[in-house]
Amino acid sequence: MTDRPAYYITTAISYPNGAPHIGHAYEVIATDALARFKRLDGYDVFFLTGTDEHGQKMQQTAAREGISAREFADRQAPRFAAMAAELNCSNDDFIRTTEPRHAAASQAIWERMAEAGDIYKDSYSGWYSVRDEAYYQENETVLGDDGVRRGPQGTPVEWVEEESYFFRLSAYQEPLLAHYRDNPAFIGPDERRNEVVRFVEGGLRDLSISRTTFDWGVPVPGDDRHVMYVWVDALTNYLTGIGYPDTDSASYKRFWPADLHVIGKDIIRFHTVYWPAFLMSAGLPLPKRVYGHGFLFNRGEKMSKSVGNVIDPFALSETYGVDQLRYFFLREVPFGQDGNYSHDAIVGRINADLANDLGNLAQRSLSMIAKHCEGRVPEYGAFSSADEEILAAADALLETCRKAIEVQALHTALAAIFQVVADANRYFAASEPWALRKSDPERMKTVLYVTAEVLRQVGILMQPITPAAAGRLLSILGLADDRRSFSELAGAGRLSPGGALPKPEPVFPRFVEPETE
Ligand code: ME8
Repeated sequence: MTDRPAYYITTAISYPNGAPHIGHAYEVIATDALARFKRLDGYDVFFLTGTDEHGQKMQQTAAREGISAREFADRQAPRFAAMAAELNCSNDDFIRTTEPRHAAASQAIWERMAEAGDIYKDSYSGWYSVRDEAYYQENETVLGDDGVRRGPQGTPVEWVEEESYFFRLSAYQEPLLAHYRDNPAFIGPDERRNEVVRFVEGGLRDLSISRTTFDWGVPVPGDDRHVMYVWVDALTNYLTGIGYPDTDSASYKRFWPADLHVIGKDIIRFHTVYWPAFLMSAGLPLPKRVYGHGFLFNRGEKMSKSVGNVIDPFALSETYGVDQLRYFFLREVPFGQDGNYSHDAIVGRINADLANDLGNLAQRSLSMIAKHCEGRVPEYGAFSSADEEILAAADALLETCRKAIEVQALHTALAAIFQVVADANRYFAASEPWALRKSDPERMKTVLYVTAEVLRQVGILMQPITPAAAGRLLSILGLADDRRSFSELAGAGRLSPGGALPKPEPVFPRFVEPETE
């Protein structure tokens, strides 16, 4: 048993009815960065991601392909697990909602909601969007000129009329509003919170939670003519992943309630209205926070001359590099807002920030150390005020980053880190260590020491964002694996003069445009 605090973080689980796309990549990368940050900061982290394999959308797509829903899910799900691995994500488990453990968890939570008197049978008639797997009120839909009625997200809706079990959502309006009031951090960012509070204040209707017109889902306990509405089983994945329904299991006791569900803004209602109501009904604690990130859009231009219009995450990581892609997404788009990506924007970030600002500073300072300090961490003399200033800026980074990460502001953490990198470049240029080599070699060593020490802290803090490249940087600074956690930041882990350094190698190569044909 560890005395480290527990931290349970999840992504949404993806519908695998198509290939993994850039939105899936963005979400798992951001969540991975948050998970890695917490691990390095001393938490015992459990990070869950996976696939949402039931529902009408999956069944219809499988039918179009001429195979069974299960065959289709078995073919598709591994592509999503492979994407997370390709993007160097550190998830502790990958859940598929077609696994037996998940049927058990979904049926258990259903039974608890039924025991609470919150489930009753009636008949449903209304609009349903298969693409969104969501029910809509008539006044949320619009009949287009083309004769197609569409829901609020622009997807077609169809009329559904069938016997259905209902969840007494209407009974949870006040408890939910009280929960939002008492737990202001429950929903982030603030715009999302306001939107949800307004929606719930408008009143809640009971929710249809089963279907009878198809069978691709978790059977309703005691009535297997019905399968559960896909969102009931989908949301329950967060419980399955840590051992529910075994509430005595070590992992359930350690990790529930979840600390953070990271999801996209289009599914905020499911996570902050339905999910907490289901949990309240089942008598289970609520997750501490739900964060709805923004959407990423391709600016519609050709991504790269050699690969054409790349929107496939595998092709993107191959073209630009995994660390480079991770950095771009997290730096370029303020987390929580929508953003664009384009070939030029990605290349700009790679070359200006990673290759130039960070990579060159490491290359220049460490190759001087290799050449003029016998490849050892230099001995330093008394610190000047410029030395003190840049060291203090680096030492302050952990607190700034922690505050930002507490509210998922990954871009704010990165901006602070790269501000110190920019300051360190100015410090290095102004100190002119190359000129000091002849005039004042002792001073040169101090400047090189201070620069290396700033790079050490930047390298440690960059591990959640660019794990492989940050690892290379820390290796050429001679840091053993057990010297790379956040407890080594600031004064605690200062480089020791005299330590032997390996031969420096480039950390971030420039992106060079492939030859145009
Ligand atoms: O909604 N940019 O699955 P999904 C950023 N199975 N994020 C995006 C995006 C984009 N262009 N497109 C989608 C589902 N996302 C359900 C979730 S959770 C219990 C069940 C995000 O495959 C989207 O907001 O449609 C969601 O968080 C995730 O990708 C999976 O979307």
